[in-house]
Amino acid sequence: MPETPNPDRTAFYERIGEHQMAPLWEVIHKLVAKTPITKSVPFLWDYETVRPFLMESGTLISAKEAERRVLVLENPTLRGESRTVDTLYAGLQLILPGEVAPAHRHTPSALRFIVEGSRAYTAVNGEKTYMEPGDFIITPSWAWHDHGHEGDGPMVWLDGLDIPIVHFLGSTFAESYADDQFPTNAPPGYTLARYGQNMKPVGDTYDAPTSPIFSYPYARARETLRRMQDTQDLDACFGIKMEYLHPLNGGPAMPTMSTYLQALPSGFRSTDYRATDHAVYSVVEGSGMIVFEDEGKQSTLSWKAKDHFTVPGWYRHRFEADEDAVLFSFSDRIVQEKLGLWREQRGS
Ligand code: GTQ
Repeated sequence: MPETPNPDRTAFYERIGEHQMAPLWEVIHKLVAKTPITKSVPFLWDYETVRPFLMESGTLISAKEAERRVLVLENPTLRGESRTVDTLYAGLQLILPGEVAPAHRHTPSALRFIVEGSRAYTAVNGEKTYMEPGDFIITPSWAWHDHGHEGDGPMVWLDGLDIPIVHFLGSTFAESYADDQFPTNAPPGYTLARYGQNMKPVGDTYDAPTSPIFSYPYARARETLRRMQDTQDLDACFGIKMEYLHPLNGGPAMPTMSTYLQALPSGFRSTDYRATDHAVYSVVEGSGMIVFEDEGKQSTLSWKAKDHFTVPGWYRHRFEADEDAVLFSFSDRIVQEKLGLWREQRGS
């Protein structure tokens, strides 16, 4: 790239600019960068700070009027874009007893990870799934869904959606259902019984890209981590990190977002790690730190239960757990893998 402005070239750029053209050589190194250009930055939303605002939102607007009463977790570098990391949307949704969030469907896929409360449900295509803290719930692309609350006290969950990816591809569609609720057509637990036992009904040809199990209960996943932890089979970078799977094809539970539950035993210090996927974390149990360190620059986020934080792509980081910790996370890794683009680096 030329160091000093060259008047002939500048004049040329203006002339071709009038014809909607631009010189590649001025931008080639930004465009074909040596390493990823990540816009989002590491950031943590402390639940003690967030919760009062979330509860206040409950006095200002009903779930029905809002359609979805959500405070979007916007990355500081991406304000106004409804993005939590470059490729993913995340928000905290509040529903109060007796409320309904009316039925709609959209091409972006959604996941819910339950933060607090009990006895609210998500109904997917007419089957209710009741939600408890730590449960991982899926709303597949284009599936009718509504939320309701049959319990007491506020219910809060993390929404994770692939909205930025679907927008980028220009494939966003959405529609509202005529009634608040899609008609019930299966009892709660129907699909979990059908597909959630490493079995399937003989002759069943379910082949959609999203897992038919739309509830992965925390009690089961937590027990799995506990048993794995007992074997002390720790990965140096991840502790114990399990991926939620689609039971019929063995792939990830969702086609556009990879989803994980991870245990970091008390005192665990991971080695450095980075990967090209962009991730959002929800802390379920315990406390600790994540240390980002690159080219001598270091920053630390301290997390505890119910906090949320970002790990943007290609940010080198390590984890430290002060007490037994469990982290849920989701990322765009599966999209990058399908396109042959995903890379990781273990160690520094
Ligand atoms: O629950 O359907 O956070 O459609 C953003 C968009 C939640 C939902 C969000 C949505 C939903």
